[in-house]
Amino acid sequence: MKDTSDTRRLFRQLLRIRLIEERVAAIYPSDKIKSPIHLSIGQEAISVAVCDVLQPQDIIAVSYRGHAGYLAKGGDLKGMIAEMYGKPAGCAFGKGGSMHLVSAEAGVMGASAVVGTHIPLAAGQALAAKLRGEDKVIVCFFGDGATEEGCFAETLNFAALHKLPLFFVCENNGYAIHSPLKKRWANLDICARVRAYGVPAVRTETSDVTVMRAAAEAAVAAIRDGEGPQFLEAVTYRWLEHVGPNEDYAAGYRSRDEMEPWENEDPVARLAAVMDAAWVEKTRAEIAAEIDEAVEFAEQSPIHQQEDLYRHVYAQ
Ligand SMILES: Cc1ncc(C[n+]2csc(CCOP(=O)(O)OP(=O)(O)O)c2C)c(N)n1
Ligand SMILES: [Mg+2]
Repeated sequence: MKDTSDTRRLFRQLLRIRLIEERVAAIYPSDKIKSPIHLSIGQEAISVAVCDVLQPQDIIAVSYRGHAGYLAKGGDLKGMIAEMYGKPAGCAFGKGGSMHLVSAEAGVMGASAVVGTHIPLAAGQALAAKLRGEDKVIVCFFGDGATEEGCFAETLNFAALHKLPLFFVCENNGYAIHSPLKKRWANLDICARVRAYGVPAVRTETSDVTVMRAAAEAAVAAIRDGEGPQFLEAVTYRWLEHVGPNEDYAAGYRSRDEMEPWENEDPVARLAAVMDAAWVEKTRAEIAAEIDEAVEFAEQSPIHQQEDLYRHVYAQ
């Protein structure tokens, strides 16, 4: 990897997401954040790589672990932090919290906490785009656990049959909460399962953002050429606990040794090492100032009024 305009753009995104999530983790014990948080620290490169090859009109669907996707696609930071604070200035009016980020402007579909449910919804967006003849790619990010939901299999078949412009991106961190993949499947080959439905599937086993970007670029180009859905299994590692701001290597279901190779290959640190040091420091300071401003915005933002509580219960 070298210091080029491409790697600077990717690095800036990676660093920004990392610093934002680290700040969220630091604020969390204060109880100012009113929702559970599922951090993507260690997994950010997947969202950064994929969103880097998208166009503004493209749409992404994220899960409850959606900070990285929301930010990489251009979701507003102030709206994200205010959402976590439960303030009406939040991107979901402060009524959804961290698990329900949404941005119609940036093309981020409303997220769900129910595992896998956004996969058929993403297919619905892809079908709509196809029927309307729009040049739009829909990306759906989900975990390895979500591939165990029936709707994942149903969606693969439907998307393959109708050649939908849908990019399935599985962030395979090896765990569904505390259950490792090997205790859940006799056949660990997710791509083989996917190919059985007629969907081309590629697997990456690196945290190198440039390798994942190349895989995403090829898949998105195939979709734009009308070849139908594509699948990427990006093997990754969740550095912190499933939900919350802490490490959980003492919990007994995994060891810190397992994480070390990923920490050693951390794309943020690896890219920082090849970049111009003064530029890295300037970028870091710019991002820190942006985060300070967003946190201040969320803190100063007014709370809900009583009459707001029954709004958004039914469509208006
Ligand atoms: C339908 C459903 N079943 C179970 C849960 C509880 N649950 C929340 S997250 C999760 C694990 C999902 O793992 P994975 O898809 O690999 O995503 P990761 O959290 O690892 O990013 C489970 C079982 C849920 N929210 N919804
Ligand atoms: Mg997982």
